[in-house]
Parts: sequence; structure tokens; C-alpha cells
Amino acid sequence: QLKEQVAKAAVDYILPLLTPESIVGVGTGSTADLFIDELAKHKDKFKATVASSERSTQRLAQHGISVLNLNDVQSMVVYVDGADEINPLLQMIKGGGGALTREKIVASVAEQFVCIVDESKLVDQLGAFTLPIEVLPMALQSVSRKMVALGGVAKQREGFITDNGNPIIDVGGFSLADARELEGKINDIPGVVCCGFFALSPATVALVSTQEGIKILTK
Ligand code: DER
Repeated sequence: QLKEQVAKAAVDYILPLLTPESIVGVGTGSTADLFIDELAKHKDKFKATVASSERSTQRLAQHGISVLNLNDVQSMVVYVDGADEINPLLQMIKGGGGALTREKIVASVAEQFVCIVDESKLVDQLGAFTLPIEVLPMALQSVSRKMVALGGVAKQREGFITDNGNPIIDVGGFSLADARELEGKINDIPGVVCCGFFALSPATVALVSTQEGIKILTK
């Protein structure tokens, strides 16, 4: 129930930020699912949402919450999403659920990124969790070779295609206290659509559910 606790804590955290005109950015994953269910109890307190995946779009719509196209939104007060790992700099690895590209896009439009995790996601070094990289189909092998050259071990995520119609390579073998430089290098590899490092764009705040209750981490 640590995930339920942090999902509820996230709604309590953002409620004071919301007006009837507010747009809320919504992440993807099992924690984000619980956040959506909690948010639905307050759907009269904001205008609409923008979602980071078809999965979250469907769950929001099932609650009768309006989901807008990002192209119709100029700004968003907050983006709420989980992470696979988060370090003390609030840098994350995301993409375990395969939604990293739309997550990074929606997060980039929000005034603040509220990351919701249970304590198992807290790390000092990013990289125990494999790094997802969304690539264009023709670049699967060329990007994999580049990642091996950078010290990684690359494996295509079998039988998976993102909402954007692209495959994902999961790359292990990294251990980084600060992932900004490597994120920049990966972004520059031809064929890379997006990688799961959120180091150049870290969270603003992390709500962490622990056995002793909710911790709020800032940089
Ligand atoms: O795929 C993603 O980026 C998800 O947010 C993931 O990082 C967290 O998923 P979880 O809440 O199911 O652990």
C-alpha cells in the first residue's frame, strides 16, 4: 500500500496549486494509475489533463476526466509521474512502462514535476535499472552498437512497440551519480528518439512513501 499512500499524498500536494482553469499532466505506470484514481475524486477542482500514454488516457477517460491534446495546451501547473529510479539530485531513470518519450514531452511543458515513488526507487547511483531508449526501427542495431561502445549492454525489449510505434532498447551496465553528460551523448546518437534518463530535466520534488510515512525530497 506504499503506492496508494504516495498516490494520495500527490493529490494532497497538488490540490492547493489547482484552479478551475488548471491543466494537470499525468504520467504512466502502476503508481500513476493509482494517482489517476485518487485525482478522479477531485475532478471538479481543475479543468483537464494531458496524458503521457494511451494507457493513462483510457484510465482518465474512464473516470470522466477530460484529456486534452498537448498541442491545445500552452502551460501546465504540474506533471505527476512515477520513476524506476531517482537519485539525490532528483535525476531519474524512467521508461520501465515504455512511455518515456511522451512522459518527457508532457513533463517539459509543466511548471513543476512531482515524482511519486515508494522508497525502493531511491538510489545513489542511477543504472541498476536498465536504461530504456526509444529508437527508430532502422537504427536498432546502430544505436545498440553505440551503447555498447559507451560501456552498456543493450537488449531489444521483445515484442514491445511504444505508443509512437517504435521499439525500445534496454541498456544495462551503467552506474552514475550524475547522468547529465551521458543523457546528452545518448540524445545525440542518430536514431535515438528519447532515452529514459531524466537528468537534464530532473523532478522538482519527490514524494516518497516509506514504512514511516511520506518523505518530501527536494534538490
Ligand atoms: O515507465 C515509466 O516511466 C513509469 O513511470 C515507471 O518509471 C514507474 O512505473 P511504476 O509506478 O509502475 O513503478
